[in-house]
Amino acid sequence: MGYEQRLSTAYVQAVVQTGAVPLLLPICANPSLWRQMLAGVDALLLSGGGDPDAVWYGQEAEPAQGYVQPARDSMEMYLARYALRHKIPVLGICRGAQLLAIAAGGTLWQDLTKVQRIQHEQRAPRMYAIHQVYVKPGSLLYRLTRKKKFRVNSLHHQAIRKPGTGCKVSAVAADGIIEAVEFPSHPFALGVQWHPEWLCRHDRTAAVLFTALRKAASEKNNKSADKI
Ligand SMILES: [Mn+2]
Repeated sequence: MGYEQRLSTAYVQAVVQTGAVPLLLPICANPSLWRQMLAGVDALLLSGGGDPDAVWYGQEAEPAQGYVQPARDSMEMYLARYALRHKIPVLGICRGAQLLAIAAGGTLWQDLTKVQRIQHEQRAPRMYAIHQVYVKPGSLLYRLTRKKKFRVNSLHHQAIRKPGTGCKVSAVAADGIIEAVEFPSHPFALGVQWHPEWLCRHDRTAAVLFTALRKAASEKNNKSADKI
């Protein structure tokens, strides 16, 4: 109780850049409010953050799991499941992508240190694209970017290990680590392991993810001023 809630303005700017109205949903412990919050938005962006507790995917926390925010886990898992079930357009970024996979019954690598063969916790400025991602042909991600590969930033020590039911891999890194997932039976549910909010001012493959979320919100609601 009494802790501060922080969100990088990079997410806000990325939504503003699309012309949509950014709204922040505060973490609270009252489940009846979560649905009402969702009723007030046209699309959902699940932001990056700390590690989701492994209990959400049926495992014990290994020593390398980071600090857990239980209230945030509870609320965001509800939001992720609800968005998937009720076809609310959703873009998951980093932790957000992992939550989408977990919501579908998937699992994570709790720590990539011994698994990765390339640098996923980049030692470079966060707006620098350190590694390549390879996009699956025919995927939503490919249709949006029109690229078989492109470079992204990488600021994660966990990653999706097993995507859940209905959750498909849409991009991997050179070492096979899953970098993006999507839900073909959903109008727009995409998760990316990188941080497009730091790239989107100058990088079209990053900006298009946010404009696509905005577009999906418009198509769902046929409104002019979408709230994300
Ligand atoms: Mn990466």
